[in-house]
Amino acid sequence: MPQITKSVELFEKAKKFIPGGVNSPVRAFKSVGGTPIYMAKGSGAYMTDVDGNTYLDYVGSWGPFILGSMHPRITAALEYTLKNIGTSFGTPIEMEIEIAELLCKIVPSLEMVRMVNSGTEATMSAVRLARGYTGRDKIIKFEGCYHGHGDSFLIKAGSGALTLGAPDSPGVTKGTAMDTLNATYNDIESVKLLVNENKGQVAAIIIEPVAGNTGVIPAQPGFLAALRELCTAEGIVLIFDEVMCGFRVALGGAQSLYGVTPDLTTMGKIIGGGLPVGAFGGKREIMERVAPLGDVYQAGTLSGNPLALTAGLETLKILIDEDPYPELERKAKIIEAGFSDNLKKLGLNYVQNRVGSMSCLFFTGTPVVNYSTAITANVKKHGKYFHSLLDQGIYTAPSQFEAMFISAVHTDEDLEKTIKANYNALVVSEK
Ligand code: KE4
Repeated sequence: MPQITKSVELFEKAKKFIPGGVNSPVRAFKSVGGTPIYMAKGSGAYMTDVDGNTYLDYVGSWGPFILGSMHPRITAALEYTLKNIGTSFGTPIEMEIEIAELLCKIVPSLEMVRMVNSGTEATMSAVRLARGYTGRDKIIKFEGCYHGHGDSFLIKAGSGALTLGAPDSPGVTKGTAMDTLNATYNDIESVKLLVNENKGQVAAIIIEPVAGNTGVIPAQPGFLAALRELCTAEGIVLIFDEVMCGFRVALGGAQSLYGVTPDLTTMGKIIGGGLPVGAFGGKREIMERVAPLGDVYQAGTLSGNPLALTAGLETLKILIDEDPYPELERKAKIIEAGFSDNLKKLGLNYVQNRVGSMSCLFFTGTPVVNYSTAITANVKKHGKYFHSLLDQGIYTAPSQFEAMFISAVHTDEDLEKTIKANYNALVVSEK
């Protein structure tokens, strides 16, 4: 059991000045209990806390660190930008063209792209654009999916909202809530029903093509293609929210993995390389409606700033140069097989979902294919499991409804250590 005196002290102080002591709710350990750990240093697949304890990191800043933290090429590029360029100008810079061109080259659906500063800004902007482009008001999202904290999305949302047991949020007006319809993930009939009940009123369907905020839930074969067909037939903008799965499950994201092309794509996390970046893009005829070319307003003081784009560009260049995806798949398979061996040895029937290097061990024997099956998981057992892993120096998401991320710098020894720790933690979670 690591000694976390300093984290406890800092958390008490933080709660005086910051709501809940954190700048993002899911960090607060609410669903797992205990004190959030204050990290002091990140290096590769490891983080060290303020008390000097080191942890093997499977959160990776909630997805960005597919290459591990403080990658030497990324830190060197940032140092160069700091010394020779600057952190922001509020003017156009050449790097904006470089990253836009590169994203359009990598992601099948992108003909034009706008940089923003977070995934939430990307999804909010994409939905406003879809509404402006179609002249329609309603959107369809999926129960348990999380698209950031924009008002339209905080209706039956996932991630931190689900973790806190507050999938709907006060402060979202009835008018906004009325325009957000919730379908069931992997159930095309539930989507068709909403579309038919709201004929000609649905501007967009927004989906995580790999759901990563209800734990991990893969789209079942044919589901995304059926959504594509429905949107084309009904003149609905299909938005793939690839903030998490983009550049994670494949260089071209889930859309390249599944061969389904959305009208708009939202991105973030990995394309910031650990700095605040988001982006939205897609079909030229839709993107041309974005101000100042078009009339759908969207803006951002620090959008496209040199420091964030440096980290994002270097990350993308490394992903292209090194193609870590086959290795990520090999490593993720080792973890999946190791966990499943442990479950068998202990006579436990818990399910694992995985796409590439994002996965989730659900504390339920029910196959998890949507929100209602995900919430059959025993969050109390997950909490005990989480803390046992933490005591063994393994840092995973402090929520049953988040993903586990493997990076290119997790070694086979790290994986073996994790599998052993998983066995011990499963024993503890059953007590
Ligand atoms: P941000 O605004 O947090 O950068 O991105 C929002 C967002 C949008 N779309 C998807 C698919 C996302 O996963 C996210 C953010 N993901 C969560 C983790 N599940 C962020 C962690 C947090 O809220 O602290």
